[in-house]
Amino acid sequence: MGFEKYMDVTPEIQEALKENRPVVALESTILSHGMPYPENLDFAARVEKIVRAEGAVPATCAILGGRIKVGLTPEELEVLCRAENIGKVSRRDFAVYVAEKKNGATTVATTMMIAAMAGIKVFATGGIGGVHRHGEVTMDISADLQELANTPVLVVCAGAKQILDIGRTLEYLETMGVPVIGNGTDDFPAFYCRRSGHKLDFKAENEEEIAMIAHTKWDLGLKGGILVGNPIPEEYGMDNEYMEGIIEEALKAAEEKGIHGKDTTPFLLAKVKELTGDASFKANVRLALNNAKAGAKVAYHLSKLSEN
Ligand code: PSU
Ligand code: MN
Repeated sequence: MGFEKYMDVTPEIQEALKENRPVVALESTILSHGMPYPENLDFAARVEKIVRAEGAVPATCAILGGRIKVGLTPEELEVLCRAENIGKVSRRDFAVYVAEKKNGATTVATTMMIAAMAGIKVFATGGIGGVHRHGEVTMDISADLQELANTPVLVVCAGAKQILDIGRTLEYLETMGVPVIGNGTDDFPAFYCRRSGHKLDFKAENEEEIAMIAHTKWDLGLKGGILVGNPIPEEYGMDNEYMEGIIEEALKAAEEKGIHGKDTTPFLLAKVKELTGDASFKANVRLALNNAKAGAKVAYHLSKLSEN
């Protein structure tokens, strides 16, 4: 394969993987394109700490100077969080960023790619990309969904934001054969809100059950990933109707400004933040921390299962 020569895995992560200890991949687009500086730096430290508190090793991924990074130093995190000259790297951008020695933050799709290359099975994030509203016309469907179909990594998320067409996102995942499992819920969460109203076929009681399903899927030789919907903790969840109004407004602003393509998601995220102020940002931090914790638990149970 030969990708190793492009890749730097920190010694701590290398060792944990060799000893089959739990490791949780984390993405960097959420830092550079999803949160303001310096709050994102504080968040980056907290999310890594939560993973460690659960006995797992955090592996934040990015592309820096064309090197595929698995695990970042505090200095590298600072570069990403300052987000000066940091591109947003999805699958189609990957080779360009490596070849041209650029700096890029990785989306869910590329973080899954890197995790799979490094041998990491679990990845925790905030929200995934999906089918955008009117996606049936614009064909704006995040590459995250294709990656879930093809790459063997389990992704813990708080669902998808209502900026997307959640119903079509779930339809697409079904067509692509991606298992979507609710962690203690049978309703696919809607990021800031605990429920989207879209029912899931599978509700798992806990992270151990989720790990067992993932282990079995890969043991069966089935390709692709697994998506876990982990609702935002009750006390931080926001009101559905309120958020729906905010999102309508953000979508209208995007249309007026003619925003499209890869700028759509960051634009909408920034607009929602502007319209809701601190409340949505706080919720964003809380749900991402909650996902990191759940991811670490899944990684722990998966490492136990693969021992036997
Ligand atoms: N949704 C969020 N927060 C995010 C993203 C999506 O609520 O930070 C980021 C993730 O990195 C995701 C990417 O993989 O946006 C999807 O972008 P696109 O729709 O251009 O594929
Ligand atoms: Mn898109």
